Amino acid sequence: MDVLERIIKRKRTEVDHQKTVVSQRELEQRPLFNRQPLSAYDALRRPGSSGIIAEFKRKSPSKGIINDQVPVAETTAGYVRAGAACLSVLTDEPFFGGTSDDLMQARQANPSTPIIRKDFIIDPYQIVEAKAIGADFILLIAACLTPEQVQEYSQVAHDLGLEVLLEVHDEEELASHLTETVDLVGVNNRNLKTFVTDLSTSVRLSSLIPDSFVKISESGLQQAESILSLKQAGFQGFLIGETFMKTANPALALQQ
Ligand code: IGP
Repeated sequence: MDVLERIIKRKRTEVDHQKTVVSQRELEQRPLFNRQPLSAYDALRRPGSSGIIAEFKRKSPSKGIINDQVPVAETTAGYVRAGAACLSVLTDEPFFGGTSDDLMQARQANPSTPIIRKDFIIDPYQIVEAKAIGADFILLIAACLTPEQVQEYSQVAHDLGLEVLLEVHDEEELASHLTETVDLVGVNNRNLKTFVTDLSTSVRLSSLIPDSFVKISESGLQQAESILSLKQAGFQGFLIGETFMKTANPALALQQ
């Protein structure tokens, strides 16, 4: 079994359990459930936007512990002060060390910045939960879902006022899973089987993604020059985690 399969298997158990702890009805009664979400699409398209989606990630299956010292509220607020256009907060605990509480803290500290719930969504319950913890947009990973699920889950998200980022890794996933119902398309430069990142994946796939979507390049971004060349290749968003998180002061790393 590869890592993605292990993550999904564990997630199924976790979500089934969570549903018995907190019902969907209860989620819908949370105060944040009625909040008006912000648009990541607009934030990334705004003239002068840095395009940077700065990620809060404590650990990962490929790197182990990246940083378990820095607090989520201060770090994400620092990212925003340093110019991040959007925030990404991991909420998967077993593999990434994130929690729903992290996202709620990031929300409270950053009322005007769009936040993505970074998790492995395999059930509509998690989308209702995303709204209830204060997320503005969600991630749908093509490698984890059927094309029909992408359509269905996008609809659920839109009905709640949340935007959808569809993540793809290659031409096949793009051809099979891309639908007009998603708002943003992310190309993950990390091969999920080998964990190797290769920015040429983004460049290769860019021209296959219509300009009506906001295009985001994800993972393995370390240099300002890479962002410049990805901009030239048509990307408006740049999802960066490790480069910031591996330092003692992630926000300072973004500023530089
Ligand atoms: C960030 P990096 O290499 O800058 O830390 O990557 C982000 O792209 C990565 O965390 C990510 C991810 C995901 C994590 C991309 N897609 C799906 C968990 C699930």
